[in-house]
Amino acid sequence: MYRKIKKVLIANRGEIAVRIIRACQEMEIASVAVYSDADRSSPHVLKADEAYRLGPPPSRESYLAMEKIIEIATRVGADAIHPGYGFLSENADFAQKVLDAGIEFIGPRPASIRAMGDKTEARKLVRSAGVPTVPGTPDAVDDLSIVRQFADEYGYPILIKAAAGGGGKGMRVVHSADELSAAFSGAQSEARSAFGDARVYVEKYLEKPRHIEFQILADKHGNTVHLGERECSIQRRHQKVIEETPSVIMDDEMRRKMGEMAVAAAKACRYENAGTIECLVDKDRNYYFLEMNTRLQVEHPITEMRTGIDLVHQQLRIAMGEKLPFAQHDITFRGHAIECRIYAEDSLNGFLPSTGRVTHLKPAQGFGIREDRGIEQGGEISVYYDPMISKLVAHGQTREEAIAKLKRALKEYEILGVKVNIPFNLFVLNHPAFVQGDFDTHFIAKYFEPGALPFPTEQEERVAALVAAMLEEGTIALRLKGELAGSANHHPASSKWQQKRFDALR
Ligand code: MV4
Repeated sequence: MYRKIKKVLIANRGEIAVRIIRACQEMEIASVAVYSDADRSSPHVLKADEAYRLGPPPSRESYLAMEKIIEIATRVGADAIHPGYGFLSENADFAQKVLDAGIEFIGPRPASIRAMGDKTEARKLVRSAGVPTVPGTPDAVDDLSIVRQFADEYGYPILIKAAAGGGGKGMRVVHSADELSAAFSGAQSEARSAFGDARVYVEKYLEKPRHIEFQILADKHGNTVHLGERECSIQRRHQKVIEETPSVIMDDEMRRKMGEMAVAAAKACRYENAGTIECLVDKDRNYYFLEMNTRLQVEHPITEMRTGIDLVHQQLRIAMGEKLPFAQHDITFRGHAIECRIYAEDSLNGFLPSTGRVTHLKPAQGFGIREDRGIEQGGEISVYYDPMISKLVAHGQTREEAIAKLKRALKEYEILGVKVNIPFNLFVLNHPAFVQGDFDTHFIAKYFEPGALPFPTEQEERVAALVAAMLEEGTIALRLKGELAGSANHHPASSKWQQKRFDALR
């Protein structure tokens, strides 16, 4: 079963591509980047051993172009493809095409992706393994009377969900019988346009849940372990903002029970590689399986910091057919890790993406701080992709220490050219309810209003815009907090860099 991987193609961009390339370098595996025209001088292209153009910036012509990606992998002799997250990472057809080309897919088998991608199928599968799920209809429903029957039996509120769904699309909360009909057809048509599949099913709606997920690892020999939980309740419109581990509501006993449940859920679909079991937990600490994410997740670093286990190394070893080098009892947890996402967005104006050139970038450093980023000073935040600039991770001995370190790092972070959500992150980290651990998935909807942020005056905005423009032009160098922070001329356009980029374009 052992199959050495000597070269990996990374079918992704940004920070996760860089993260995976670094793991390849550490394991002396050659790395192959692919890129769109918008990314031709991005860090993932510069860092990889080889880089190949996919096409124009739109994802469907670049990072979603399955055939192009597989053709490049075949041509350059890649033994494996790592899909990262997003894009093709949970596309069972892509995973199958990769295998059909004789290339290893670094992730689960296509059948597992498919089983977990259908939400009613996934629920049935894990239920049969004894995993608790929220009360709901076992199958998709196309008849309003069955929905009404369910609501009459379990009471309102209920939640209509897309069977092909996930991520909150095609979801409708129904509070009373008179809303039912409109919500049902609304969910169906939203599901049809989002997934090309109008099927919906129904669950009892949990009103104030926490979102807690478990990281699992499974090898090809039937060994499956969990790496503890991540508390992901702090999110805005299904976009996570802050993640931490451990969750303040967890204790060793609950972690052991939920961990066993997560392992059972993974085993139910004969899961392989890294995956995440998403759960809802109510105020009485009852927990329910929600869905499985069959990929490496954005927030995986907090688990790495608390367990000391490099998840991408493990993914690569599993793909090579190696056995997990640890059993459940070998996995230990140390301290507290917390991550926030730095997005190029305007928190004061409806969180609109803020595009443009990053004219100045001096990220935070120091003991207990890790930053995963896929853009450098001089790089461009475009309209084509997710506006995440960076993931800032703090690890400390206690929750208080980790929060203090993350706050310090956010205040130290210097970035100009685009608006970023640093003040918004600080708002959450300073909020008394967050500090006390007293929150659920509605935290931001409940507490946040733009007035809560220390918004700049019109004059400050004008000065900032002027400074950014002068930096870009190279007419000034910026001094911040008394330190020379580097001028706009300090673009990474060294001759070595130019050469590498030239190679990449050939
Ligand atoms: C729920 C729920 C309450 N009750 N299911 C949101 C996306 C998808 N993963 C499932 N989601 C939810 N399912 C029942 N039966 C509340 C949510 C939910 C949510 C879940 C996790 C994190 C943030 C959320 C925000 C709103 C709703």
